[in-house]
Amino acid sequence: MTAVGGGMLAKSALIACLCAPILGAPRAFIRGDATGDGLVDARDAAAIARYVLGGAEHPWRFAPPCPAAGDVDGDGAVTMRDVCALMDFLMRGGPAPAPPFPEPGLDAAPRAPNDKD
Ligand SMILES: [Ca+2]
Repeated sequence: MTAVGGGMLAKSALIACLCAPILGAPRAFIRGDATGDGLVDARDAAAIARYVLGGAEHPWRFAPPCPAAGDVDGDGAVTMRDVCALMDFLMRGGPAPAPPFPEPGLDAAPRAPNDKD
């Protein structure tokens, strides 16, 4: 992980945040990288907020490529607490997101994040 422009860039930007099982195999993701672009920054916090607050009818609703990446504290639910935890980490040096972070990896204790679909 390298600090870039206020965000964190994964060493391997080629690893996408696609944790949904594809062909039965779980994929690596970075906790907090809700947008799946290899960066963990304020855009991810905004995306998580749009996911939590947006109803299916809202055009600005965010559908994350990896809902587990939005579960910043790793408690199995994607809530506004995750937005606050990520902003606390980014802006005030608070606790880092739960593993897998900062490098991509698999969820050690996978749980189904709350699905709003
Ligand atoms: Ca959470």
